[in-house]
Amino acid sequence: MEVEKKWWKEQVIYQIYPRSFNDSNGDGIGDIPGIISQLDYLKYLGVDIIWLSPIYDSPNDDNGYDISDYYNIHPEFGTMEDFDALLSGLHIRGMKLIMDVVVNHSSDEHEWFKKSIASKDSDHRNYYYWKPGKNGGPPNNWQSFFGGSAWELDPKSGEYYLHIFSKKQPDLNWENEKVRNEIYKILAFWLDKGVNGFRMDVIPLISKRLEFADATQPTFGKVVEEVYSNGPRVHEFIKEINERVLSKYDVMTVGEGPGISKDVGLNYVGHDRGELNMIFHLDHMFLGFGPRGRFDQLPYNWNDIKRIFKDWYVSMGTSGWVSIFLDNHDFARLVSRFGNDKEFRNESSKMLAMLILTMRGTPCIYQGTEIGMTNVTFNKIEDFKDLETLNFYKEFTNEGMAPDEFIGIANENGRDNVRTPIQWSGADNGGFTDGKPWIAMNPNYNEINVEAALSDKQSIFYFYKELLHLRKNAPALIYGEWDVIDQESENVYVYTRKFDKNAYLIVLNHSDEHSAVDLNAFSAKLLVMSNYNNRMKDVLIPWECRLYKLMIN
Ligand code: TEU
Ligand code: CA
Repeated sequence: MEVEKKWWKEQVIYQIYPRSFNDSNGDGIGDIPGIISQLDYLKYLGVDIIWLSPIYDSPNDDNGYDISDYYNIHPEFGTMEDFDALLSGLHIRGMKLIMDVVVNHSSDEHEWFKKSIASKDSDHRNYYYWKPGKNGGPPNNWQSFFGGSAWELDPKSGEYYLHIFSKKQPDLNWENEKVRNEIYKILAFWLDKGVNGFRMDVIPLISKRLEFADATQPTFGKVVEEVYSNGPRVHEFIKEINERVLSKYDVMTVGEGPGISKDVGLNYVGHDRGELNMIFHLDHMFLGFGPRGRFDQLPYNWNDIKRIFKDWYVSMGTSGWVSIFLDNHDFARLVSRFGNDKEFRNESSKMLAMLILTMRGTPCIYQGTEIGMTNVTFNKIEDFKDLETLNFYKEFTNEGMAPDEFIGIANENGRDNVRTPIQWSGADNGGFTDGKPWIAMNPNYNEINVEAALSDKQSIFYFYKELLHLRKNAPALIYGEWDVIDQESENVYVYTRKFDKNAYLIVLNHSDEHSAVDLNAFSAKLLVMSNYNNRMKDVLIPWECRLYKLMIN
C-alpha cells in the first residue's frame, strides 16, 4: 500500500513560543503583534504551518500550559482582535495556524477548579480527580513530572487532587462527560474561527487507570509509559474528540506523545484509526533521561538516535505518520545537544537541518533554530525561570547536590535553553524588546541573529530556506521509502528516499571527525546540496552533509 497523500504530510511546521518570539510593546514579553510583524520573515523562510504554544489566559505557572480561560487571549499576548489579525495574516500568505490545546489539565485558577475545590458537594467536584489520603499521606506514590507528589492536599476537605504536572495544573477528569463536552465546545470554538488544527498537549495521559495503584516501575520514563499514558479509555476518548469535533473540519492534529512507544504508536495515528493525524513521539528526546528524569542524565549516542528513527519508520509503515523534530520548547537547542555549537555550529546546524527535512515525516522547526541559536549559560539559579528546573533545583540540592553542579546540568538539559528570546539583530536585547526581557538574552546575540543571517548567503537560514524549497517540490522526500545504507564508520548516517522514478541519497557525518564513507554503490548521482564546497570522494569532513539526486532508470 502506498502512503496516503495529505497536505499535512507535505508541509512543514514552525513552532512559535510566543513569550520569547518578538515583543512589540516594550514589556519584555513576546506578543501577537510582534509575531504579525514577522510573518513575512516566516513566509520568506518557507515554512507553512505555525504551531503556536498557548496564548490563552493563564497565571503562567508553566508559561501558558496552565490555562485559566480557554476562550480568551492572555492580555500579555494581546487581544482577540490581534489573534484574528494573526490568523488572517497567515491565511493570506497561504500559511496555516495550529493552536496548542492543553486538555489533560487546566490551571487551578480556572473557574471549573475554583468551583471544584469550593466544596465536596460542588457540581464541579468531579471535573477533577479527588481522593482521600492514605496512611496520613497522598493516595498513592505517583510523582509529578515537575518533582514531588502528583497529589496536593486541600486542607479544607481533607482530600487530595491529582496533578501529574505542577500543583497549579490539576488533571481534568475525562471520565466525566460534562468535562468532555466542555472540551469539545472549546475545540469547536477555535476551529470555527478558522484555525487549521491542534497540537494536543500530553494527549495520551487523558485516560487514568482508576484503581490509582502505586507505581512500581524502576524509572520515571516507565511510569509515564505504563501508569500515566495509554490508559484504558484513551483511544475511546480521542476517537470521540474526532467524531464530535475534528471530523467536521479539514484540519490536522498532532499529538504530543510522552509514553507512546513505537509498539503502540499506530493505535494513535493509523490512517484508519479515526484518532490523530500524527504524533510528536519523544523516544529520541527522552534519551539520556535517567530514572529521575532530565536532571539525572545517562549517556547515549547517535546509535541510539538512529535505532529510534529506524524503529519508528518500521512501526509507522505506510499507515501511520510522525513529525520529525530534534528540539522544541521543552528540550535543549538541537545544535547544542545533537551537533557541535562551538567550532562547527554552522556546519552541524546545516547537517541537522538536512536530517530533519529529508527523513519521512512532517518536519517541525523550533523558533530560532533556523539561525542556529544555541543553549544559554546561566550562572545563578535566579536566572532560570522554568518551574521544572526550579523545583528540581530545590529537590536535588536539598538532597545534598552542590548548587553549581545542578546549575551545570540545567545549563545542558533545562528548558530555559530554548526559551531565551529570539535574536533578531545585534541591537540591545537582540532587537527582541525595547524593555527588559522576561528572561535573559543569550549573550551571543551579537553574532547569532536574524539580521546577520539574512545578509550572509552561507548562513544556516539560507540552508533551511533552500532545503524547504527543495522538499516542497520533491515527492520522494515527502512520501518516499526510506532505506539506511550500512557504512563502516559509526560516524556517518547514509540513507535513500525513493518514490516512483525519483530517488535521493542523503549522506551525513554526525561527528567531529573526518569519517570514511562508501558511496560506490551509487555511481549515477548528482550533488544537489552540501554544507561544504571542498568535498573529498571517500571521506566526510566533520558534520558534512550531502544531498544527491539519484539517476535511476
Ligand atoms: O510536555 C510534557 C512532557 O511530556 C515533556 O515533553 C516535558 O518535557 C516535561 O518537561 C518532561 O521533562 C508538555 C508541554 O510541552 C510542556 O511544556 C508542559 O510543561 C507539559 O506538557 C505540561 O503541560
Ligand atoms: Ca509584549
